[in-house]
Amino acid sequence: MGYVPLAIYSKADRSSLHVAKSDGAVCVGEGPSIHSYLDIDAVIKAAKTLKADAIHPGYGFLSEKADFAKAVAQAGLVFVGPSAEAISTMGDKVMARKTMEKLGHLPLVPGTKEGLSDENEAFKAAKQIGFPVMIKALAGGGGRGMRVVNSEDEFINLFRRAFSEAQKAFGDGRVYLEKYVTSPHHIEVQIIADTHGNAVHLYERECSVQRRHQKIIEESPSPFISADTRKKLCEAAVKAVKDIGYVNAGTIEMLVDENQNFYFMEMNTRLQVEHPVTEWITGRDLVKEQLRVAFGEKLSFRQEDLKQNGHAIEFRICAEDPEKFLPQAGKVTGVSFPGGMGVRVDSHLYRGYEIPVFYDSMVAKLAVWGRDRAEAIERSRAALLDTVINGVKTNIPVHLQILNNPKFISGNYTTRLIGEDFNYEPKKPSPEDLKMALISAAVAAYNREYRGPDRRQSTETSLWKKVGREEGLR
Ligand code: MV4
Repeated sequence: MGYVPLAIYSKADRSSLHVAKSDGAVCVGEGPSIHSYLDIDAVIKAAKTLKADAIHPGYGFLSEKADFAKAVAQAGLVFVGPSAEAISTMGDKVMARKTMEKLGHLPLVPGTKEGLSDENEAFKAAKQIGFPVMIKALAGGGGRGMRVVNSEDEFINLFRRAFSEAQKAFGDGRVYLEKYVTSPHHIEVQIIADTHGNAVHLYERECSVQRRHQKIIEESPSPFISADTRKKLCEAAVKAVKDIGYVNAGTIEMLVDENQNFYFMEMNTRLQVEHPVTEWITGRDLVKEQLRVAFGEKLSFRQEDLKQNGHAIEFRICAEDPEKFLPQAGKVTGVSFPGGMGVRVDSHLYRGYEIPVFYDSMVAKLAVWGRDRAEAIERSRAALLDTVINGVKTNIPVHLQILNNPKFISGNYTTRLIGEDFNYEPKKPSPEDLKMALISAAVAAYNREYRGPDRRQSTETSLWKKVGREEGLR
């Protein structure tokens, strides 16, 4: 597009790949994000120093902070995202619910229309909705301040806990109540709109594979919804977006129950981590369209130009101990990513990189395309087995096990998959595996001796490759 990419970084990210690859970069502060990536003034000052024209906020950090969008505009820069007004309306859960209800395109889960802080008032509302109900923090996110209440006698107790948890986590204890959808699918619709009144959807993503409220696998098309449901929820999302006058990329999140009833949950006013899945099946570059739209150009395609082509699955690869679910910081002593037909890797890792302790544990996104779901799954297995990250533990073995889970393979899985139908079982190495590990250790020692310190292949990786292959139904 002819743009010059510029970057910001924290002191902890000085040697991150995005800094090396950009045409200019400025440090915005210390490692903890509160003192760098979340410092609005520091970020704007950096943009001015770099003589930037626009800021793409990415995902996380300031991407959904209305104050930031406002500050960017006030500084005479283009914010690559929706207006501050749209961000603040949709960022407020109750206001978002009210807005969507008024528009009437998407049904809402029955629930309260105001934030609640009084337990007796809340109890009355819960009885009106009927149990089970879900308590959600107004300011919530990541499952904090959220409780399922199955019966009347549990309510007050769980209300108090949700309230104090929300108070502690967000400084705002207020909650709202919804009827609890027992076995929901988390399905979201990607939309994008320009300033010329054009709004389109780019179909849905099924994001029901979540672990402790963190998505780990996303796919498109959803293997669960019917063509009829798909049409209904995608068209409803576009109507809502047009009525709001929303501009730029966004996502409408819905809960879909076992009977294909769908309900609006929330809107994300940013580009999401899982956007490559949508890019694979539509063949459209969402970041490119975001930039076009932000600079006042028209979208480069119309709704009629789009179709869902094949099947895509994304795996979030996280540096973590999969048994303890603990993030792993430290030096990446070796890395090798897969490639070939239908394989895309987005990552900032390189050999020698130190994963800082301050940020998210996600270190790579593997997004795989196949002509159908079966081919996408096969390629995913091959690509995961072909991914080498040495020095830190990752959740790759978890992904490989999920790919062999009958419920996942069937395509009819809900947000209850992990924890109910799937539990990660670390595999104990067999005597054969240990023999392989010894051989690998010998090879690693040889390589260290003759090819320098970082060319070694870790025993751990060879072990996993072998274990993974055994689990890979090959
Ligand atoms: C729900 C629900 C069932 N019924 N709301 C979890 C994250 C937050 N954004 C909303 N969540 C849920 N809301 C009603 N009325 C079930 C969940 C839920 C969930 C949703 C999406 C993905 C994974 C989930 C895991 C547990 C609960």
